[in-house]
Amino acid sequence: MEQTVQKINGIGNYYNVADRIMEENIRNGLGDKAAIHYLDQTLTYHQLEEKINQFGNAIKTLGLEAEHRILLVCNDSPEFISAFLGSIRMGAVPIPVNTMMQPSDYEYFLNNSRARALVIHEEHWEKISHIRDRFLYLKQVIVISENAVIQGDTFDYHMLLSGQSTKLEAVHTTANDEAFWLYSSGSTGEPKGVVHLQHDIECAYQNYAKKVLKITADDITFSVSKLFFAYGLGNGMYFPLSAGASTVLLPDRPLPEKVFEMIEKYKPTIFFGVPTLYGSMIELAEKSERKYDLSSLRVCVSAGEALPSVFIKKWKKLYNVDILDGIGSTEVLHIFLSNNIGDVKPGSSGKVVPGYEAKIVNDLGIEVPDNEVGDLLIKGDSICSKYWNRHEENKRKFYGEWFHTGDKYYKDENGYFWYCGRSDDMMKVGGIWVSPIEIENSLLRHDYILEAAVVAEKNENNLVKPKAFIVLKSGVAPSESLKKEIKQFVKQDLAPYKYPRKIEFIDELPKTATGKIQRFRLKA
Ligand code: 3UK
Repeated sequence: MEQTVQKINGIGNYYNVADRIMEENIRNGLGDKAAIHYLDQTLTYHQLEEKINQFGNAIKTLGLEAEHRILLVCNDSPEFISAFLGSIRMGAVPIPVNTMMQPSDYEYFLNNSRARALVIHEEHWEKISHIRDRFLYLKQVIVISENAVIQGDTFDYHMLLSGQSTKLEAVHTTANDEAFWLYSSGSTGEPKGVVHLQHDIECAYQNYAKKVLKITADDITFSVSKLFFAYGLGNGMYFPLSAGASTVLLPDRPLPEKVFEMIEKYKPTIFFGVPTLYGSMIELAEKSERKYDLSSLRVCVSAGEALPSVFIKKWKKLYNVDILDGIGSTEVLHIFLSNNIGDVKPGSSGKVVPGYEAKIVNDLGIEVPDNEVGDLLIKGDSICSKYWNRHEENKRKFYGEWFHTGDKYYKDENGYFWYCGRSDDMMKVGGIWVSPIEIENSLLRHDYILEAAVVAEKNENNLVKPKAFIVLKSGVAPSESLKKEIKQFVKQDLAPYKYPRKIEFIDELPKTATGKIQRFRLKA
């Protein structure tokens, strides 16, 4: 693929992120290197490039053009990556979405985005094909299946690609063209289409993957966060591919046992997890007779929600490797505050990732001094251009170059950032800001507690007090005396006013599709 640098009236310089990633690897002689490990197959960079081009040509034959949108409901697989990069390379705009949603959610995604085409794994199509007439703008459905069954007027992915040329005539996209969208799974309200441009991927890669993770072509990545999440998309696709490294894809649910097995089998060097999974992996490791071999890992990452510091310490003891907690968002595309290799401050989100700027402001928008809690604003070139069709929210969330994360943070005198919860989860107890996260972390240090969520609840005097919802470890019986003991435990662990005045034991915490605790549902 040739990067044509030419000036045409009304059109900027040619830039296409799919082209840039693949061209660089081929130019660096990595064509025969493994790009993707998937089940028992390996796809080289050459093979992947051919699939990408074939996909681009295939959708052209179906009448798709540059700027048309394509919804992807795909499991982590080579087909996901070929469809994503193939769409971008021909100028179309892929929109990967969560594969675990309900039919009405896909109706929302398809109609809200006005996607013309849908690329979908067979088992997901089976769940929504009966409501196809509700998809108002959808023209073409491309089904990925094992055995090429063409159902009605759908196309079979593999058959469609097989006859296509492996060379693609690309459209003249520029660095500021739309490249892809993601839907942000906010804890409240309808999902928002987050519009990302061609240069955003490169920026997140250069800032975080290169400078923080120090990724090179020698790395092998494995992410339990799926490719349709912004976190997984970087971890499992554009970080490794931009670096000429290899990625390990797991199409199934990442259960702790399976994840251990995958690490032993594929020997990744970078592992990307989420706090809940680290928790259940640690629990399994502590219970099990078997000692898992994780010696291939040089660094582990956690994001999505704050990582309790006890997990960092236990993981280090078990496997002698650090977990770098970092905060990212769908809007910023990837991680913008992070701990660093050799510089981990357990319980903090670390420091600003090079290439981004952060400031913490009060209600008037004025920067607060160190150690004072405020709203976190971020500036950087990977931030999305806008939410699709959300005029009012765009005005509220994007302040010129600054993006309002909606998170409460304080920065200490050494430049470490400490997460204090979502803006709306913070509570004032006795006039003092209290972070539910801090109380939850304390509860998690208790031997009998598996998961905990803390919300603000008004007492009989209309004063806000913390209330804890607690999931006990298996085999532990709930009782009034245990409640007392837990309250006492927190009182001794934190400033005494922070202890939960009420405790409720429950079987499971309500969570979003991305695993975030839905505190607003517990409040209701
Ligand atoms: C919260 C965290 C504390 C925070 C994401 C890495 O999670 C990602 O994106 P989302 O759009 O959610 C963003 C919000 O999640 N959060 C994320 N990470 C942390 N809170 N500590 C953390 N380490 O409220 C943030 O505003 O789903 C994560 C990379 C890309 C991502 N999109």
